[in-house]
Amino acid sequence: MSPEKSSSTGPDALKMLAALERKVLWLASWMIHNANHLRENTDGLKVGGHQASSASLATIMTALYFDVLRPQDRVAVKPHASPIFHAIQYLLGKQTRERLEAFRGYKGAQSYPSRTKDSDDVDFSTGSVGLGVAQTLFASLTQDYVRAHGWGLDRPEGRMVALVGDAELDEGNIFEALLEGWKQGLRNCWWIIDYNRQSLDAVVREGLWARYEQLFTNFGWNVVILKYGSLQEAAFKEPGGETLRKWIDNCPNQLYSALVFAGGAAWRKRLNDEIGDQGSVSKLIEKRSDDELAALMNNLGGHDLPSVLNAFHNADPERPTCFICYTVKGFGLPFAGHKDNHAGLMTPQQMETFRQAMDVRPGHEWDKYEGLAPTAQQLQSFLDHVPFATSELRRLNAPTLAVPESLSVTIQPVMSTQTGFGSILNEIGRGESDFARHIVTTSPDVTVSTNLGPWVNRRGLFARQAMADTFKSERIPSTFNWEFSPKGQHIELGIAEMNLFILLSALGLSHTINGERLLPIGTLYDPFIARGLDALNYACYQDARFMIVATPSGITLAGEGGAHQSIAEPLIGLAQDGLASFEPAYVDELAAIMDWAFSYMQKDGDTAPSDRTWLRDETGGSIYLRLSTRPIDQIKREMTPELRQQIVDGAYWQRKPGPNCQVVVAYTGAVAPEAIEAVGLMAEDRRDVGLLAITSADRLNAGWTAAQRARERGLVHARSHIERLLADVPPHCGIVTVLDGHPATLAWLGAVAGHRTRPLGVEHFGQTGSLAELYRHYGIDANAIVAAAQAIAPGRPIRHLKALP
Ligand SMILES: Cc1ncc(C[n+]2csc(CCOP(=O)(O)OP(=O)(O)O)c2C)c(N)n1
Ligand SMILES: [Mg+2]
Repeated sequence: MSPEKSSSTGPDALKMLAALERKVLWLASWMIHNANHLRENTDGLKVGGHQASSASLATIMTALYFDVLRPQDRVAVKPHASPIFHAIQYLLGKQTRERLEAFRGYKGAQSYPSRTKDSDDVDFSTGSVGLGVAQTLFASLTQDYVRAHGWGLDRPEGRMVALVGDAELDEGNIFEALLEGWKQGLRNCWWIIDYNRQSLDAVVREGLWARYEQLFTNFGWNVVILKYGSLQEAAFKEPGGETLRKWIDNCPNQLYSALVFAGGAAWRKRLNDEIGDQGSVSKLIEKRSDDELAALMNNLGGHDLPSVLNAFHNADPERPTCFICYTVKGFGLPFAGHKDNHAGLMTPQQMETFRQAMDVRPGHEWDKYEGLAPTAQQLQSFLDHVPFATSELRRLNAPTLAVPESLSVTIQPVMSTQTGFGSILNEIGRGESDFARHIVTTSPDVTVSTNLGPWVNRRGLFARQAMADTFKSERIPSTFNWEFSPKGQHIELGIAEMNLFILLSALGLSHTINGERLLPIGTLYDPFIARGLDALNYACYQDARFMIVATPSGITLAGEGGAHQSIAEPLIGLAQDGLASFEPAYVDELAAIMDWAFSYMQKDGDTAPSDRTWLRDETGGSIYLRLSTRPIDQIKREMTPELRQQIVDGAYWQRKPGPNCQVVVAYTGAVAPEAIEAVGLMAEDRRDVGLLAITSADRLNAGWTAAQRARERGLVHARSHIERLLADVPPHCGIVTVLDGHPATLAWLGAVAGHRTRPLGVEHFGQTGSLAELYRHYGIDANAIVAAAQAIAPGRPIRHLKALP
């Protein structure tokens, strides 16, 4: 079903829209001026890129928000057009004057539209260029996924719209997304390119529009070029008009921009010099005043309301559409077209001239109807009927899905966490619960090698159109059933980790965008998190909810070598906001964590920290599980509620230190056997050695930080989980920490209660070798642990210690 097409915009509505366009430009400019000149600007940083960059989209955004968009449509606004967005929301009654006055300030409207920090109904955050653009594409695929599964059919389909800076199209993630969109049969997606031919630094290359046109056409998009405005189209019909058109077409971008900046007299001189002697065109030029000539030459398609409206109203929802809109950066402002205008700010004097030109009286700068031709009543009545603003609830929600009390898995005596993950999902895949139905998995061409295969065999791959597995139909035996259907629950992506994270971002916002909750799980190799890191950060910043399962990881991957061995990822897990990170060693731990995680992903509550862990668990978030392919001996034990809780909180004593404990080994993940072995090797020479299993350095660290902060604020009894665990460890005791990742991940443990600490881990690029060779080389084997213990926990020489290589 396509969104209803609005009838073409009538002359009265056009008048209102023209007035609103003027108002939007004024308010945005005033907001920026206010932020920089009027409000004390203590950081000395002036607004970068807002004034000129916003002006370039004033017409297009006026047309969209006040006429074309419907409540179900969703928009990613180019980062620097944020003032225009906030001004529009203010006119629609969804943004306060206080927040506009505090634009860029504390608790004010955000510099770049933010779903989480702004209060005025931002659909998709933007800021890091390129990501919001791709988000619209994946949001559209998500909408199709949801509807194909029979959900949300009572709601009209939305169009996913990106307002794209032309320089934004240099970002590689856009091309990755385009290819994926083509594979997945993208529809209901508009990318509106603000073709002002300027980037931050300068004017862009000539002829980019032709590259864009070919590119988008190749990927199956409809391309609509809005080059000339209606004034220009009318002038082209005059005698000599064709010559003018040719001149415009041949004019280099730099020159056009320079002339826009220089104004009417400069246009006249240049045009006269170049085509003035060509008969009738002279008349066309002469009969216009300097101002009229400038208005004509500035009247590019993207600044012409009728052309823009017409193009938008006639777009076909079944095909993704790219609008290439010619615009002028800084349109209507004194630095229009100047190549240095990105960080341009109007001087107080220029602002004063602009105020007068806009008929805004001093003291009435924030008045909604000030200086406009239609009356306040006419404007308000128009605004009251804007289709986009009619529905109160654009931000939807969905009920929480019940998660089983525990996840079942058959634990083999020797097993890796990656195998455990595959088995857990396989078990979930057997059931027909609501929970199982709402899980959606995705992977960038590593579905099989991350152990999602059994799940995919059960649940199938998703595509809007069914596609058979020819191997199956030809009866050729294969382990994996690769059948696509609209009911499938796995979205297979090409090898592009950026796409993985942006898709997870879209799937993980489905409850608020589509009113249907999904439980997205994405798998990838741990080192390649870095490949999509900005997109992961972006997804978290938007508060999308998903689980990433990163496996294999670390030098444990031995034979694969340095290009596949991750080092820094545990630190990413520790530092990334909105992402709770875990690295379990055992499969029973993994099952406990995943079970908790499925609930955590759905939480959206109170920000107050729990007084047990000092973690803000009620707010929920996304999950990162760092897993391994190393099969290790599993512990036969009962998963008591207490153990389960401690695993989720981040650590438990696998071997409690005695009262005279001299050394504790604290380990994370796949090096569990080395830690256990080291404890055994030391047993005769060091008293009461403790073994601390750390399942989440991230959560331990977060709780510790929060508890300290709470104590500084007077809550003297605040204690975090790690503080309680280390409370009884004698002060003279040393701690050796070890993980297959950067040692700084656990190094802070020494600061918790002042224990001397030696962190072991991997700091330098890995290489090929056997696991034993690499653990020895990088110093994370049992012997290295013992050597570290001997160094920090004085006592008699540990007899099993061998000289280090
Ligand atoms: C990933 C990323 N790199 C760099 C920047 C800094 N930056 C902000 S806007 C911009 C260029 C904007 O050019 P364009 O997209 O054409 O928008 P315009 O200002 O012309 O409207 C740059 C480089 C950023 N925001 N994100
Ligand atoms: Mg630009």
